[in-house]
Amino acid sequence: MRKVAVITDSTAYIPKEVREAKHINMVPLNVVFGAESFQEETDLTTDSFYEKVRESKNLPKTSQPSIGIITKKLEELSKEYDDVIIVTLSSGISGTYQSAVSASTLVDDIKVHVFDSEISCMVQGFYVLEAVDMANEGKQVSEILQRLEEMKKSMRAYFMVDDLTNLHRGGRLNSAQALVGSMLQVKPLLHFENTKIVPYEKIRTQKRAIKRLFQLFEEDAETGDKLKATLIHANREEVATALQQELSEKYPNAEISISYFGPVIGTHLGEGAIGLGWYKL
Ligand code: MYR
Repeated sequence: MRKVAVITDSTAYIPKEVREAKHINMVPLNVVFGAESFQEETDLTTDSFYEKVRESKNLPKTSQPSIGIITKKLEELSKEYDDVIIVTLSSGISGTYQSAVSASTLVDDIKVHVFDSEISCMVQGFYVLEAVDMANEGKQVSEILQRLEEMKKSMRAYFMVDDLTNLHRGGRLNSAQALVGSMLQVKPLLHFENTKIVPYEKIRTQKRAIKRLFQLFEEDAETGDKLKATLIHANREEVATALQQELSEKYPNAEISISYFGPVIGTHLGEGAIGLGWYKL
């Protein structure tokens, strides 16, 4: 029987204790404040990141893990495993997927399967958790990859930001310039289409955007199907908890967790962003 390992990048924001308990390997992305560079989830916590952003005059920058770091991890794993699945954030917003593909060509003793989650944060984490649980149960790599593709069919995620400036400046909002200009004053609901971030609907206030987010969730929750969902927040735990309670009371068929936008994604979304992602079990 072939042994399967799982690697994710840090933007899945799977808490350290869960990674350790389940044997999830993680390669960090970087956040750079001026001359200082940090690996998120390793030497920069989410709380200290948001504090640093408030203190800093300039916005930080982000970068993907180096091919070298991924190759080193693969070499380490090749001593114990036959296959490895690398689950990355969306290839349309980061070079991480491409770095993983390049690293995979540099190691011989382990078969590497790179899976583009086409999303990020705990929604990406859902794929990672499913893959590692299956691997820990002794499932083979083809079965795991098939399940991940199956999950993709019902995976949905929408998010909103307090201010579109960071996303726009970082070049991660895939939209015509004029449209972005006209949107800077509103709170559009955003989502991913073909691996890239695009506006889903133009909405004027955060209250209405949340209402719309709930409606979209309800389309799936009202069918009574079992759902796994996550409310993601950028330093707005109280807001996320209140929304989670409201949805959980209304839809007991949905298991809803709370998760966070950590430093790298927080750099592009800014403090105050809220997202909701889910899939059918
Ligand atoms: C890099 O420098 O390679 C990382 C770039 C990350 C861009 C992040 C853009 C925002 C993603 C929002 C994800 C929302 C998931 C629900």
